[in-house]
Amino acid sequence: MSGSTFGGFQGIVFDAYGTLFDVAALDRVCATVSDDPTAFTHMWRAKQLEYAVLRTVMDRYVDFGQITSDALDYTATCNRVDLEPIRRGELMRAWQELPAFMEVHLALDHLHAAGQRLGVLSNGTRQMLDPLLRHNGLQEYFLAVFTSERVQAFKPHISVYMLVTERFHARMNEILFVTANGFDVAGAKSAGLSVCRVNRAGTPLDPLGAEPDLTVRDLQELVKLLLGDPDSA
Ligand code: 2OP
Repeated sequence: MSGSTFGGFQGIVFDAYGTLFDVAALDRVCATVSDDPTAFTHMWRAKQLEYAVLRTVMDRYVDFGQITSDALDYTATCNRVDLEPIRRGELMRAWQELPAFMEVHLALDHLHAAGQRLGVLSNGTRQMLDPLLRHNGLQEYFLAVFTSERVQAFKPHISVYMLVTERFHARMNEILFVTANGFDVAGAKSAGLSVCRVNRAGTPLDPLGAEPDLTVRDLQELVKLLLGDPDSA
């Protein structure tokens, strides 16, 4: 889609983990308990997402902090890691100290300065997300942080995406949802949001029956499509 025809949204809402923040950075803290920190991180994240979907389907909600903790226990047991309480605390705390991807700060700065109304929509809890946004100095950009806690279900359940219309007083397709997670592209598009996929790794789209309206390599590319190239102004 070309920059000249893309825009006019009433709000731009971002997924958190994997989109604004780099979950792969957990490798560093996972290296304190595993010889293969990349595989450990990968299993922890995969189990976290699996448990969120399964608990939503079963209607057995617990919050995302508990899910993350359960996924860590499973991953540790599978890898024969005996987690001491201090290590466990460090691993869990790392979710509140994930780094934002390199271009995120500048991209949000441009969108905010252009008067765009911005939000976050995440499966995480406020207890996880508020310190994470503060840690990265990003909280000032967001008008709203929507979480799964309100509806006691997790993305890609439609009820989570529906949260955004109320605060932005807009129809679903007037809000642009930005995500790097394949399940989230399909979930948001099925719920009726306009969707931008961030494909940093150049991976194929999950075949879940829904296509994004736009795909970009990173948030700076999205900013250029929405606002024009800020460097050429
Ligand atoms: C989120 O932030 C789980 O990455 C997903 O909602």
